[in-house]
Amino acid sequence: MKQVFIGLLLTSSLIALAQSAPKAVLLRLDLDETVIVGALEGNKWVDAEDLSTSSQAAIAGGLKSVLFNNTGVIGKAMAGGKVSIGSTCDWVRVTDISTPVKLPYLPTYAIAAAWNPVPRAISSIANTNATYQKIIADELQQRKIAKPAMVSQVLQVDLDNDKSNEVLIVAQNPRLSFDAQNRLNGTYGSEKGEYSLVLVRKVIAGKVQTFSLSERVIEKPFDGTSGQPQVLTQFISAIADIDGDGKMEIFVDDLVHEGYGVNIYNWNGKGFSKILEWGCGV
Ligand SMILES: [Ca+2]
Ligand SMILES: [Ca+2]
Repeated sequence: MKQVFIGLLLTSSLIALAQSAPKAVLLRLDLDETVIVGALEGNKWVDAEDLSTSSQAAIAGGLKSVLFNNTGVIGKAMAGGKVSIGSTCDWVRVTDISTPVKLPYLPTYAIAAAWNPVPRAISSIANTNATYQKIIADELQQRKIAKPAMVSQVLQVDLDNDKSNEVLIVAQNPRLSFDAQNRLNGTYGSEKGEYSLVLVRKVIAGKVQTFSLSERVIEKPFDGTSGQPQVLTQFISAIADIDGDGKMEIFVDDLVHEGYGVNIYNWNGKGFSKILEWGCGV
């Protein structure tokens, strides 16, 4: 009898766990649609097409959200309501969002969560700063890349709250660009040695170490005979704590030939690992 009772308790608490509201819902705002990147159900990120009924209900009921980008929180938004299938990829789910905030660039992100997604300030350093030009020049030399250093972003923030700032550097040649609607442009590589690098410099036991999150280098320019044209575009679009552990994650948006997406990295104590990704492509 007692065993049956415990069994029932276990079953009902498991059902309760499965049915509890998502801890967070993450949204990606682009020019023509707002994508549901995923929901944090328990400790697991679930893709939009596989959401639990309670996550679906939370989204349908409306999400009080915070907008954020690579400068921090930029405002509030109401999101959710109707959910439909994305226009390009059938695994993508899109919903509505409403905000009075003018977005400085796209893509931008929004999260519905109970915690402050940007607990520490993010500051930006000029791309022309000689220190970071030199760091990128050295990184290129190590990789035997002959093209000049072209820094597109330098951001400074204490990601892991160890009271020491990390420095995030993106470099790209040809230069990173945005279109007339402030949307990230896809820049194709056409010459050997053109590159994009996404690096993080972090002090560990008093010493600066450089971690590479993602890099692209044109080894062989596309000549139309085999493979596909290569896009170099990589951009740190946002920095935020999306799982509520107090550590901030790095959003690296990228474009590929006929596709686009985002990879989200965190500091795991030893290095940076990808905790979530989203993408859509032909
Ligand atoms: Ca730190
Ligand atoms: Ca986190």
